[in-house]
Amino acid sequence: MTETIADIIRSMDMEPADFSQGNMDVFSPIDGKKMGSVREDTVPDLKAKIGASVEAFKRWRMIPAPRRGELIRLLGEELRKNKDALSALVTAECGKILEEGKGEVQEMIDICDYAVGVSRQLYGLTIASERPGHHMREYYQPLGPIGVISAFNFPVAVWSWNTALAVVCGDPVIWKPSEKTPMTAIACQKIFDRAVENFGDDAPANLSQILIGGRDVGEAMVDDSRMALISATGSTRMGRQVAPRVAERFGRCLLELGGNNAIIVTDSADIEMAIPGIVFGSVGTAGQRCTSTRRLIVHESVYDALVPRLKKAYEGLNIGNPLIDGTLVGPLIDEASFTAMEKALDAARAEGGLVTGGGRADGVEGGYYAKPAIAEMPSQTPSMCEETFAPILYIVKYSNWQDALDIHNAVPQGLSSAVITTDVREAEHFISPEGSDCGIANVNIGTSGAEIGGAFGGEKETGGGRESGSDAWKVYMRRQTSTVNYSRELPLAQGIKFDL
Ligand code: UN1
Repeated sequence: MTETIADIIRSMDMEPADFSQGNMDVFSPIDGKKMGSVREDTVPDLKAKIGASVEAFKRWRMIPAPRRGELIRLLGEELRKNKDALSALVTAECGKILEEGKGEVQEMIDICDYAVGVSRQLYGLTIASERPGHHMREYYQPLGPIGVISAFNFPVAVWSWNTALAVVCGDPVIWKPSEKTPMTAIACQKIFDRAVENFGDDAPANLSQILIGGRDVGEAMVDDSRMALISATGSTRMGRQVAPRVAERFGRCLLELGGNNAIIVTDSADIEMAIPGIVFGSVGTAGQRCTSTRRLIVHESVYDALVPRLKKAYEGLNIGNPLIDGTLVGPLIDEASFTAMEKALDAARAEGGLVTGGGRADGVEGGYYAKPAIAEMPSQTPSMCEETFAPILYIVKYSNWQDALDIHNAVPQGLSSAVITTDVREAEHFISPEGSDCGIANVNIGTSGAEIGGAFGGEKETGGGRESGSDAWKVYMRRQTSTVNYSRELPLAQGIKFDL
């Protein structure tokens, strides 16, 4: 472990030794150096953790929800105290720039605040009964142990979106972080444990647990019918494996899978405003957000005003160590990502695309630092319909609004989308039933950087799940319809007479 990492860990009042005594080594994408080593869980470890989670559920579900919210308020406080250090650890482990690391921890704090409010708003319905002297109501009850599977690119926020809501809904959580980012998960677990300590006795042990390991433990968790909900974030390929396994046992799934997000830039667009939105969306987090802007559909009349400016902005990007102030693009997570990017750019060239950028960035050693690429394409080609988790921005021209919408929707994924326009008809059409088919459809902002207050997720191969804000809490609860007879008769519904 380098001294920088040890210092970050110590500044959270944690012991570097707790992050360096396992059998699984963790390497930083920044310089390829070993950051620490963590202990891998086995399938028997997992089984024991699920058993403990079931026990925790029995107690936690009976604690009043606003009291459960207090635990999440305390978690939010701990996160505030540790924001800078946790952000630095996120940056060191996944390579996003420090500013984005801070943004990610801020999302954790925001979801805690939100969930505290939700803990006093777990509401059901009252429904008119057809029978005299009867009340019909709908309740939301705690669901059970929740399994969270998260990806390397948002190593901590995705856990918090799920955990903050699950905990106020009365559910314990078992979290399997990406194998590439287990150290931030251990730090989050310790932060959660502190909130539990400050909370007092009515929090059961093992309300939140982590599961470190690879595919075997992940699959065993997915297959275990004691896990009421599996909330999985990652590639569409991963979702295709998880969803049928959970369905097989009639479990519940919340899927947050691949995106292939586009921005349509229309002839009336404010180009000055479009540029930062497009550049942040496409090169932010080195193109490794599920919401990253991957496709740009540009009206032919503004193409020449926009595309050279984008290329110029790309040339000026500061690529390098993400811990250093002023860096805008950090490394890709690993060699495989870099190879996938190069392969995708070769495919774009073979399809007639003109590629600017790509390849290793000059003067940065140790990690896989790629030059973000722009690929000007003759039309929407097959390789554009795939999600490559790297900073590639494909650009196509359009001349007719309906064509732009058709191109926009003609990919298998459906996460995020945006239109940049000053024409109110186009803007409103984009968010109409025949407009964008994505879970997120923005006007005059980019595709990434969603706030936690809205429901987050997408359609088609993105998996259909919604997490974080709005009424996403309902996924973590089971719905129960209850009819109570307060009369002295027993009338049957549907007017049925059943004389004994
Ligand atoms: C992800 O990449 O998995 O909207 C999540 C955004 C962030 C979340 C991204 N709030 O870009």
